[in-house]
Amino acid sequence: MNFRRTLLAACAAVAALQFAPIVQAQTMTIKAADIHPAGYPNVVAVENMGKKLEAATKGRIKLQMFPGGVLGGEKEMIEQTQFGAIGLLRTSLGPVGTVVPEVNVFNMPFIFRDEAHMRAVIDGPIGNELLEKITNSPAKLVALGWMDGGSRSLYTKKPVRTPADLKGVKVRMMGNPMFVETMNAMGGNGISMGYGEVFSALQTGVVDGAENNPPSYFTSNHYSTGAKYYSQTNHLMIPEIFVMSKATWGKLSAEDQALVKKFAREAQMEQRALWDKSVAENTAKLKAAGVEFINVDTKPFYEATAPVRAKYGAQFADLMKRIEAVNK
Ligand code: GTR
Repeated sequence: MNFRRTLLAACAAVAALQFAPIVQAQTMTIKAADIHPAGYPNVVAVENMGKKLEAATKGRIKLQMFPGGVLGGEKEMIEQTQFGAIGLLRTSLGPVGTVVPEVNVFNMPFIFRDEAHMRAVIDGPIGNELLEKITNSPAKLVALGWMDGGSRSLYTKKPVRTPADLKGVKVRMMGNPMFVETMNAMGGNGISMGYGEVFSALQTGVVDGAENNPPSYFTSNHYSTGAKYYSQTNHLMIPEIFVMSKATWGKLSAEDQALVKKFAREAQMEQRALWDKSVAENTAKLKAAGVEFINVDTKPFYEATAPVRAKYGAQFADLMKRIEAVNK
């Protein structure tokens, strides 16, 4: 009798074990990450995408946001996304260029005429082609969509108006050799460093300046280190992207993948509206904090960076012609 009971209990335990993973597989929490703090347009747009996903799947798929670079710098977060420790990452295209070199065409200085041109390119066929290039590359990432990063300008402790003013000035650049070369060509000394290290590097004088868009310049507090001259060079207009780890993507059913794509498109559009508002608000905050916005003639900077476009652009000659031809 006892033996039968034990056997039955054992069978029940085996059955429970067999079913347990199936039950677990039905719900999934995707770890999302961003270098920016809570409330930043990109973070908000991804969080809202998560809420829509959760509602549409009746709680089967959830998204948990880790903002503020708590999971590391962008280089490290890209690596974590590649091996599946992060499910969804919003990052600048800058460091992505080191793992998918085909996207470096957008990382070149002065590749877009202005922000309207950049938006027309990323919203159109070229933008889609580049997303596909990321997805089809061996990088183990699925590119979901673009986000706006506006344009990057210089901020330094001394006013900069011409390339000559940058002589001997150490400027932090993002981790991609192209950016260091860009700064060197512009007349300064480019130093590559993660975003999280820039504040103390500015404070201690390891660098004399950096470059970014107004929302990043303000929310990072970099303006409070004495780097309060913001020279409107607009030398880089680097689109940002959000990508899913292929490991995470592969766990989703075709229907759930379609939902992710749909909400990703909406997140792209939502971020853009939030972005425009954020640029205006953060520009006003920077001015109120005593930052001096300097209008510079960008032509000498454009001309000085021609060798960088020539060096990196050779492989993208056709694509560059198509980008130029996009009318906006
Ligand atoms: C910001 C961008 C971040 C990060 C940062 C940086 O504009 O949104 O993704 O790339 O710049 O300078 O590292």
